[in-house]
Amino acid sequence: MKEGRPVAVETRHLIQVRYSLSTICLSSLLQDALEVLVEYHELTEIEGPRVAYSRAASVLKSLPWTIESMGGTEALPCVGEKTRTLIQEILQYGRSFEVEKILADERYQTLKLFTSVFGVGPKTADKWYRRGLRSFSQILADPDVQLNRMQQNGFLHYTDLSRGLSAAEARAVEAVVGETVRTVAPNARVVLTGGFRRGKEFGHDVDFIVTTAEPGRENSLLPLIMGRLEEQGLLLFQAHHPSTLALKKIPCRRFEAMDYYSKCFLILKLEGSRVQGGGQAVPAGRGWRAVRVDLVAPPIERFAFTQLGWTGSKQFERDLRRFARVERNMLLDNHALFDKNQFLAAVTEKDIFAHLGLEYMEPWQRNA
Ligand code: DGT
Ligand code: MG
Repeated sequence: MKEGRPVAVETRHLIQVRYSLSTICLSSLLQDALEVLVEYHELTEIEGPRVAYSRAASVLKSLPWTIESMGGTEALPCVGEKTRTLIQEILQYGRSFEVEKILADERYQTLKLFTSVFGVGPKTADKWYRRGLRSFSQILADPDVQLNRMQQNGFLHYTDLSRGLSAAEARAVEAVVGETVRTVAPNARVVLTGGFRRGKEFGHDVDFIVTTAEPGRENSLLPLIMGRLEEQGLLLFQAHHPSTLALKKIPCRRFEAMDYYSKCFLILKLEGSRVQGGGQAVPAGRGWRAVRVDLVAPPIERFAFTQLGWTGSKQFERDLRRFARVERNMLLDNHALFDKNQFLAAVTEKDIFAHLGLEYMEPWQRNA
């Protein structure tokens, strides 16, 4: 079966080794192939196939049986012609020629490498690729490449950040952030969200929601928290985006727009001594490692929508919004649920599932 680590963090070599191992089960090959196809279309910003392959991957992942022949695949929802061709190819040859071509493609490899740096998205990566740049050393040596502060820190902490975090490290970060919030705002509420709330064993950052019952006070929380982290010598980088929330902007139709809440993207220093029970990846002799942390601070009445939106997974969020729109004629985003001409209130995530006429799903069931 597939290991916990996503293809995104595998090396090309490893993937090829996987492809040549006849003992590896078919569903694992298929999931890996689909992940490469999704990633390729994400990096090259081709939206249609990216969405189609993501949906197919999500459906195939949730099948209670293993695909052993093409029979029945035509009846599967969201599994289109291209995915069926892929399944056929893997059934017949134990490999996908299209995926192998992508893995060997210089543009794909370069975009993947460049976007692995914190602060570098597909557009910047492609701009650098079109300048003829192919490696980090070429980027750093090019006098015409202007790195912003986020990218400078992305390069500075690249080794630590590209390693991702274990669940044990995430718990240590949760303790540090929790203590910090309790010191500067004892009445504030801080909860873990994102992949680690879904029970992932491995993630690229740790996400938190911070809020307070005092109206308007949520906007001052993040500067207070960052100030305290700085005092403790734990803040390596911060990018703070104050709230731009205005009721007329919601609900927001574009998934990529994320939300308008006050948020900050941080790099923190995690001391090895804080990580309990193994899973540490602290470099020897240094005693600490850099970790990525995101904080979002919605007003309390938006907490449930923020929690649902930030828990993810991205694919689950997309599917849920689509379900709201197509099946219920409602609009759901990280701020609100809108039904015809009124906003539906929610105190907890359960209220939102109930408004949508769905059974509540636990965070670990949302790993689509
Ligand atoms: P990772 O990569 O291990 O950190 O995995 P996640 O699931 O924690 O992903 P992350 O940290 O990028 O984002 C946290 C959650 O926020 C994610 O599960 C769904 C939501 N989210 C992420 N990106 C977007 C986006 O572009 N738009 C919207 N609306 N939500 C997003
Ligand atoms: Mg995350």
